[in-house]
Amino acid sequence: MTHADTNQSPLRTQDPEVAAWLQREDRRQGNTLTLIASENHCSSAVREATSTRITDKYAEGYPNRRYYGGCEVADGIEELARQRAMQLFAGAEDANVQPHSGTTANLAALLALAGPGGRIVGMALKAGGHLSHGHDKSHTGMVFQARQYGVDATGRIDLDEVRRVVNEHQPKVLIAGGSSYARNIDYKAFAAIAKEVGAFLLADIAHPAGLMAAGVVPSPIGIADVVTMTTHKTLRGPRGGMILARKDVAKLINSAVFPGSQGGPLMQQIAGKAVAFGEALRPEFRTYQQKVKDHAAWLAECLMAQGLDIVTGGTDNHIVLVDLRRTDVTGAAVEERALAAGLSVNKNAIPGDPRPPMVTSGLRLGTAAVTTRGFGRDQIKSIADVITGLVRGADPERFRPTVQGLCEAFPLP
Ligand code: DSN
Repeated sequence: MTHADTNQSPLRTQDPEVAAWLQREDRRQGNTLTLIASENHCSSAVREATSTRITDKYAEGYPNRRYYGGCEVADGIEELARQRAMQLFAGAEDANVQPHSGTTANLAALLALAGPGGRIVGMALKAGGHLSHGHDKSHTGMVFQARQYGVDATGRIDLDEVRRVVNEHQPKVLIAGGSSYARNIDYKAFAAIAKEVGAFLLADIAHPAGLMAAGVVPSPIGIADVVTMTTHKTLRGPRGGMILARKDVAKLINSAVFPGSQGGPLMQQIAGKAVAFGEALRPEFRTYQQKVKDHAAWLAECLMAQGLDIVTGGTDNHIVLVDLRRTDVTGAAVEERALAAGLSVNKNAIPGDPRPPMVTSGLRLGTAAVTTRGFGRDQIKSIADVITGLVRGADPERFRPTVQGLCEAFPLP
């Protein structure tokens, strides 16, 4: 029970309007199965840490080198988060836990490694990359001279194309990573391509960070010069970003985060990151991540067995990207139907998508959040049945009792 559930809640007493919205969000999450690949449910310990008084504290600078007094607690927490991060991603030589998000982590890393106006190469958003990898509507595509690579006809990264684009563009930074790419990335091959032109390799592991921390998928630590990530997806922490760097570039990275691109760090989020990293260091975390990965593979298998197409024919991580082109529905339509049935999913462009980004021919699914709720293979199969039914045009209301039953049997942490 939280304060908000009782009449003693300061929020409910002082601002019933906001309290009501937040309670509505509690109910929404409780009564919805989250299959958005970038979302998860962090623990109540993480949530508690993020709502503490340290939110009031300004701590511009870094531990023991701050621009404000009274930072001894901030120093202790930030250093703890950094040390835990380096233990979790063994081999990382430095950790910056201040980025507010994955996008600001990427901006800082690019500023540090490419410099303003520098040349960068990343994977195109429509191929499975991320906006902050040089998309022309992102600051990373405006501030830097960006070129992008795509995927081959099977939906996998085409290393020959990466090499061709890199050789033509001669970037200072090559980015490996994506937001809807369901396959492992050959970081050693990327590092070799970067080396051919003297570029830094930046690996963005925002999505598979938790799987990598647990060692259930290959990681770029020790291969890439710099690794960026978010802390709230598979890593199951609070919202935020993080950068791991080799020692020789750590100073550049730290200066690019503060003062280069951010002001005061969000100390309450850093406290939450420290808690989440502590959780991730426990043996149960590895078991959890193995299940996340197995569930995604099983979900892809169940959907394919029912006749749906999956980009690349499966997955190596927590993401399943459904290709709807052979059906008569769009990603947007299935997203809407799914919501009516109680499933939170997102429409997503697939490689070569003929439809615009707000419509799309794809559906991106992820298994991190439902695995946190305790789902097993049977429940994943039920989800596959619901999604197939929705794609085939069944009335979403038909599935609402099934979904509600799963929500009640597997409550939020
Ligand atoms: N929100 C991230 C994702 O969904 O992958 C992208 O910014």
